[in-house]
Amino acid sequence: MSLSSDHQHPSWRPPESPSRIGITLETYILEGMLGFPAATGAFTSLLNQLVLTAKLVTSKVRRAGLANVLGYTGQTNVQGESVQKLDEVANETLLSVLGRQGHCAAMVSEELGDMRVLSSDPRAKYLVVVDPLDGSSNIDVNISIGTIFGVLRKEESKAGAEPSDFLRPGRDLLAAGYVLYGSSTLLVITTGLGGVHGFTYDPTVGEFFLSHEDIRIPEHGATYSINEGHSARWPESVRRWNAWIKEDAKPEGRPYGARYVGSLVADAHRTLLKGGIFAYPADRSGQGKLRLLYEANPFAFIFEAAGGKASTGIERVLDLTPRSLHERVPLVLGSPRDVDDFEQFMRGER
Ligand code: P6P
Repeated sequence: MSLSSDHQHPSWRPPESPSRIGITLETYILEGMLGFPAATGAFTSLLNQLVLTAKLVTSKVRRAGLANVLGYTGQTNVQGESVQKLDEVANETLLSVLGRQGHCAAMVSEELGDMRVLSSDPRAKYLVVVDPLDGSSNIDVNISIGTIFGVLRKEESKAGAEPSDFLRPGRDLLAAGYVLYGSSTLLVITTGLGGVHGFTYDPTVGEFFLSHEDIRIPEHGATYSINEGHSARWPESVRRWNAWIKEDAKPEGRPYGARYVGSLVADAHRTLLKGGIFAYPADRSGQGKLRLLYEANPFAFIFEAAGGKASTGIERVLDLTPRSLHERVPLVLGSPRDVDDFEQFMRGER
């Protein structure tokens, strides 16, 4: 990668003619501006249900410091992780809202071991995958956390849903998005075709307003995001890439700066807007940490829709066929050039 010495790293900027900045997310969806080709009332209604869950969860997250939602429930989830009250609250909110309108046949959640049927009505056409509250270990220290979601279409012919309906490549997603509970609450969503758009929540009126229209990731960035505390477990190829990205090579735009929050939604969002690379590689055993269905796939769908890349380091994430609901994969998200560089090290070409 060669860059001129006066290279600027242009992060995302709002479009010149902000004609639609400021309209509500509901309007954006209702007027089909997400670009979904066969926008049906059911799909629009399902997206608005996801918006409602974001509003309900954000109201809880913003009060997380209060005793009644802070702290642990003493239970552990299917991943063996201690469940914080907010994890449960977010999961129950999603189950309750998505189960109400009959558009969603079933849901797979990080917080649930098995698929949860939400409607057996044959007219329930959609499946939802969610990480209700990702980064929950950061709740008690007030660091940004997030909700991640994806929407799949259920086969029309069959009534009800089975776990195997979810074991499809991420390229089949109809929509994906996340809610980042940070300095403000931001909902980013795409249907793949109509671009990636961000909506900022105004709690004084209870609405999400368009604030980031048509997010496009820069061709390359200036930061890398990886937990270097795990470097002893990385394969040699990742260690070589990690040393390379920190080399003093100004004409090539290196060293990159290190940025790592330890909350996927926060680290991925920064990478999406500013460019660069986020990596949670496999350890030497080949085991990744992040879950394919409701962490890797939704972000891979979003990054590709914004002109970025999403890889396991070896292959395109969206082409993977899941073998189980909670399968873990290595995940590399970022600017095209930065992900290409990482993959060249993984292939031993550098
Ligand atoms: P580590 C949070 O627990 C999470 O699932 C993701 O949000 C985050 O990217 C990752 O784990 C952080 O893991 O091993 O760096 O603490």
